[in-house]
Amino acid sequence: MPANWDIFCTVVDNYGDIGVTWRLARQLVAEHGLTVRLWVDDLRSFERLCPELAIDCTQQVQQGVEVRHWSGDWQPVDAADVVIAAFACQLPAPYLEAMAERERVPLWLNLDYLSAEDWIVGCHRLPSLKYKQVQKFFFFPGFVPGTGGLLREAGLLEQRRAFQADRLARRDFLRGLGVEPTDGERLISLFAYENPAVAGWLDALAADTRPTRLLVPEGRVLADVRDWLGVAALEVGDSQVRGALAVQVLPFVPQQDYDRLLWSCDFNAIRGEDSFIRAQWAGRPLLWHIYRQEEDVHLDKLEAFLVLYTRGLSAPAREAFNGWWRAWNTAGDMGQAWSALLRHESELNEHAERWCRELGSQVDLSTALVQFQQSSI
Ligand code: TRH
Repeated sequence: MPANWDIFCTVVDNYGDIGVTWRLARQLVAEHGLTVRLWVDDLRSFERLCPELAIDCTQQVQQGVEVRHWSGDWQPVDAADVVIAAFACQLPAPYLEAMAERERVPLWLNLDYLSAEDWIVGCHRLPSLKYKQVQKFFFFPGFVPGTGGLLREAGLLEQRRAFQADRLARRDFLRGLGVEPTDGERLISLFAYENPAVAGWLDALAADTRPTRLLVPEGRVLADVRDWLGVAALEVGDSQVRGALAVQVLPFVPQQDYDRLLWSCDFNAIRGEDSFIRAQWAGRPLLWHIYRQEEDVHLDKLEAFLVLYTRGLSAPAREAFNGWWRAWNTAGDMGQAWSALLRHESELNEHAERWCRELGSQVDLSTALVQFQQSSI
């Protein structure tokens, strides 16, 4: 009998919590043949990633995953063989009891947030707290061996490379979104939080000698773009041109299409956790808007990732790349950072593919979870 797994997700804000757990649940079903229930407390956010979802339905199957609405009105259920609490969410008290009542105790894991910091390796797979005789373990995704790895579907990189090699596939995909790039136009996608550094970057793009088309999926950064354009409203489907820069607002697309959007662009500005990983699989230079934390803890995480990512770059390219990311995350001078970056464009392109290959040679997160479960039997 394949093991059954329960994944619990509370949507704190944004789409990262559900983005990660939905991707993981699908992969456990599709590639590992497991039975998976995904418990989610906010079906409206989930619907943005999975438009087929029936948000008034408490129990439904989507892409082989049993999706359960995790509401305050908890009905008793049997506990699964493996229980994942995503991002330290608190399991319902009756469910904890159901875990403790099982003849064979379940494997209970806390799937943590992604970080490139060194201490992750030392804490990955360590025991955490206990409920009665049920032991919980930390499980840390990460970029290096000794961590749980990253979510990466089987064949993803081959699919991505085939797509990027196929001009017609790219053209048709973009056309479906209403995007018709002109010859020689640079394509950039922009997914970010509110960011005061946006204006400086857009100034630089507008003044550039090479034209750019900036594709902005509906979301939090849109107000900054609208203010820079000086228009009263900016909505899905709108296009505006300023100098060498064309700005186009796209709808929020399903996860698989978002991948294709990233694969289609020359640069991708991404944020949070899941889009950050997907941009790495795109094999193109990326600009990360990291999720802000109190006391600027996030800046340590940013620096930890930069150390890993920029290894192997020449010193000038590394400096330019670091400067670009720091300016984006600390309201710095994006105009200056962008022109410094462009001097190393071809090196950064090659590096993005090399980084992707290196990451892709490691065990992916879903396989690492399954291996951990098998080693615990
Ligand atoms: O939405 P986010 O900002 O999520 C954040 C982070 O996960 C952060 O670490 C966490 O603490 C916070 O939530 C609570 O960014 P993220 O992680 O990139 O998630 C966005 C998801 O949305 C991702 O799965 C990609 C998906 N997406 C689409 O499917 N279509 C789209 O058009 C876009 C723009 C995104």
